[in-house]
Amino acid sequence: MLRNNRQNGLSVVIATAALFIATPASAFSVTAGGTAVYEQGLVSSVPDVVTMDFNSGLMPAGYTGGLVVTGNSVGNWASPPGDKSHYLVVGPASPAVISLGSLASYFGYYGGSPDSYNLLEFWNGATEVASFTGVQLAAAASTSPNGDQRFGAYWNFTAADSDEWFDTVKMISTQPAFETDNHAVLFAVEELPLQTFSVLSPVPEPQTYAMMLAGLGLMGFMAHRRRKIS
Ligand SMILES: [Ca+2]
Ligand SMILES: [Ca+2]
Repeated sequence: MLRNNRQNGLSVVIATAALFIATPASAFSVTAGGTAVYEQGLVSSVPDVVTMDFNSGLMPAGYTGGLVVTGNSVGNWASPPGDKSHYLVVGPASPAVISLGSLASYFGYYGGSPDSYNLLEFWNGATEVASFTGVQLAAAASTSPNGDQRFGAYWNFTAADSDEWFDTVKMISTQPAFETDNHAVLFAVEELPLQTFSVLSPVPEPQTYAMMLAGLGLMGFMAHRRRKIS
């Protein structure tokens, strides 16, 4: 009996551990959906984001790796559908590292021709907070990761809480290519703790003094009148 009970207890511990592994605390989410802009593909529909459209044709500050290109290069890259502007392409020779410079809670991009060998990673310093394979990215946009150049979507990535905020995004592709445009970021703003505000005793404004003086003057006038009448 004792032996059986101990075995049951062990089974429960193992089951609990398995449950923990199967459902990690992380709930970093990916969804598809954006807003169309003429000849630039889709942009983020999330309010107040900062957007990088690459339309200057130059590699933006904070970006390393990848290439800013337009149009198609057969066998190398293809512009996301409807996008005639500059965009970022990542191939096996040059994964892109995007240093945001501050913690963010949201990232989005317009992508085309999703491939199974694409990989997207979110980091906070040296800690990886989330990653998505090309297969997962395609599934989020209800398509196949087969590099279909007619397919484009806007992908949205949202941290569930402050533990999942990130300051770096990595775009990796072991084969040509990972094509994206209109990167959007929502920076996380931590609320200031209340103790940073000191309570000050109210000091009257100059206007208040003027009103007080006027009031005193009026009272003096009325007292004078009362004296005169009586
Ligand atoms: Ca662009
Ligand atoms: Ca592709």
